[in-house]
Amino acid sequence: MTKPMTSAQAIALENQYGAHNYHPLPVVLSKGEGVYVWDVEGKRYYDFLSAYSAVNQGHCHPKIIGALNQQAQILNLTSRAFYNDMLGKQEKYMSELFGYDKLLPMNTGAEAVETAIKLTRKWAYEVKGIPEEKANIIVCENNFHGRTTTIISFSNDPDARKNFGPYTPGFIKIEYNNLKALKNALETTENVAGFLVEPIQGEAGVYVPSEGYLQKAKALCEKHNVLFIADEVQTGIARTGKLLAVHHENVVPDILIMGKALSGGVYPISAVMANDDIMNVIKPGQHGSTFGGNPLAAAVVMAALDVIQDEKLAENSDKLGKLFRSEMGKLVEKYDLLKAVRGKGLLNAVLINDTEESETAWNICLKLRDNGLLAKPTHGNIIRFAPPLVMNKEQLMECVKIIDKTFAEF
Ligand code: IF1
Repeated sequence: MTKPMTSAQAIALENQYGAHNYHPLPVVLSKGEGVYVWDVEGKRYYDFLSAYSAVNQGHCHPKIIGALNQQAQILNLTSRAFYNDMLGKQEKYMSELFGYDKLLPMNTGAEAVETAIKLTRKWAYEVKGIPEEKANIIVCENNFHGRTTTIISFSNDPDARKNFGPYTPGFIKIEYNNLKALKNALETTENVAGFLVEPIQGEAGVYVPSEGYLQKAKALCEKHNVLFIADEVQTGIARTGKLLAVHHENVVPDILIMGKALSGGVYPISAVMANDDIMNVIKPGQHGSTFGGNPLAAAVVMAALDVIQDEKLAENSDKLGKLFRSEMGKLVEKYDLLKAVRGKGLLNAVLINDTEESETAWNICLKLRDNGLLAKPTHGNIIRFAPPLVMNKEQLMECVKIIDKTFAEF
């Protein structure tokens, strides 16, 4: 198993021995550094997915890998049955950086969303005074919050949902980016505990809400004593040009959910943050995880967040994002194939002039791959472009050339 493998061999192995729960772009990667990844044949690509925005700090960032290596030789896992000497440091660091009293550490994004749901419900019963078993959480259509049974219960994507029932009750779906719908739901639904929302909908195709939506939604929630829960798993950690996407509108969520780039993509680390009035409803034994809050994760998180700040990655994301959208705007003018570009910071999507069911976006991604750039369609007609935030202007302009050339070939 240690001798080098061809792409075809690696794909055949996965096909035979792995569950078929993905349809990957046919490219087999074996190395990454900064904005680049290499396939097993040694071909280099620009990574324009960044593992769905987990690798914001770039592949194998030496500072993060250094922290990982150092801590890995000292102490990795104690469980939360005992204290460790790293978790408190991580909690203090993140409390100061994000401005919350407390942190609850988990591992994956879905677990953090589950944690936020449990926290919201418990707060509803014990603080707000909602009758037992009656709490409702408002969510948005076309949401993506993860893959657990409860989370897919309020998805409206048939692939994510169908035949995984029975579903968890207690969720009310409204249209995204529609304040009237939120106002109406808050006024007409009994026992609302929270409103769970993505600041930008990623899977829906990088759908950016109207300016002011988040701020007004937060104000509506406040008026009804309903928790505003922001899922920043994908939009957080400098991806959209600010440390958090809610910072664009100066919104402070009651519950903040983060994952992915918290670790720079080197380790599954997620987090839920809230102030004491909410977080303190969870008492010993009521929630947790074997791996959540382990010392290795703590070392990695602090290094990963240091990198975001030291290298001014939010500023870079903002600056390069503007450049990218303006360059893509030119291509939209140039090619009938392209309809529009949208996004914030370095989370962007190009809309293709074809149907959602078409294979055009997929075929373009295959061509982009051949031309040295890896991106993934989110629907048949939308391509997401989200490179690591450590990219520089020269590299970005080279990528624009690759994208231009690829569209020209269609
Ligand atoms: C997959 C999408 C991205 C997320 C938000 C929670 C989670 C995610 C806002 C759960 C995860 C992923 C998972 C990945 C594909 C991906 C994705 F296309 F499906 F929507 F990024 F855009 N909240 N997003 O985006 O986090 O449990 O995965 O750590 O393969 O399912 P997780």
